[in-house]
Amino acid sequence: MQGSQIHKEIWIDECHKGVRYGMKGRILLNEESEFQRITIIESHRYGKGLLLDGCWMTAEQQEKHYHECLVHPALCGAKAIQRVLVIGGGDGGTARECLMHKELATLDLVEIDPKVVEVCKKYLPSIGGSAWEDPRLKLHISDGVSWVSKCKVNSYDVILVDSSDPSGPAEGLFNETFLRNCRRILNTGGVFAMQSESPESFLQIHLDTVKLLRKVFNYADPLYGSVPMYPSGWWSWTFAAMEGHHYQNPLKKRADAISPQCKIWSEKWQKGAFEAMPAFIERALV
Ligand code: SPD
Repeated sequence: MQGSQIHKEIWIDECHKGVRYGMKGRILLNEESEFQRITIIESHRYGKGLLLDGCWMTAEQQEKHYHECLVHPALCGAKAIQRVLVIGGGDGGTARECLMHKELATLDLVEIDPKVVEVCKKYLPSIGGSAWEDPRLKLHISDGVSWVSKCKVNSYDVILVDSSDPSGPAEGLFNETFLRNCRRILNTGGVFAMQSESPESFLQIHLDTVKLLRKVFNYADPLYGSVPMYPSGWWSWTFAAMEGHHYQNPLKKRADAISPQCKIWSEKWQKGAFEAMPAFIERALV
């Protein structure tokens, strides 16, 4: 994208494996931070949106498709949810969904790029919403890989990784050393979850991620949903735990408390989404 394209109506595309995933809109900001290119757009269809290094991250009228699916299976299924860690998620959407759960006492949000937080607060304030003022939220500008390596055992009840794709600043969040540290600092009965890419356009990364999580945590299952702006529109989140598949069974009290405010997530939706594993993935994961 060129500087001359700022404010002109254009097609803005993420190009992946010879396919373009695009929206018509105007570019409001296009800047290089210390870590990545940050682009804010205003689209007709989904409102204002964010790209990092040319890849779609979120948009005002679509973010719930992603954030609710990452957060609620984990927070409704963990034994306790007092202490939550979010790695990435500098737009605030994951934090906002977590903070809907009143039992949550402390949320450490660890984002590597301060510019992402600054830009999202300015251009996409509805995504973080009231999370930014919530006293339970502690924002740490830090590298997630190094953060988890320094935490004590049993530090968190839930760990969520809301990252971009595994290249650039997010690369280390998909590797075994990082995940082993997450397991070490996860409390008994806890749940770990991460975005695990598209089973269509990022098939190999998706399979590798699920297999690695099974190896590291013992139990891991992908859940499938739709994020229309991402490559293929077909997305996944993988949930992991050390003792069993308890992330598949939402606690009724927690589910009932948040359901009325959710657009996509519900107990019924979650059950179907865990079951919706396509046959070719089932065969590949044996
Ligand atoms: N290919 C895009 C994957 C991005 C996942 N994270 C989005 C951040 C939204 N909080």
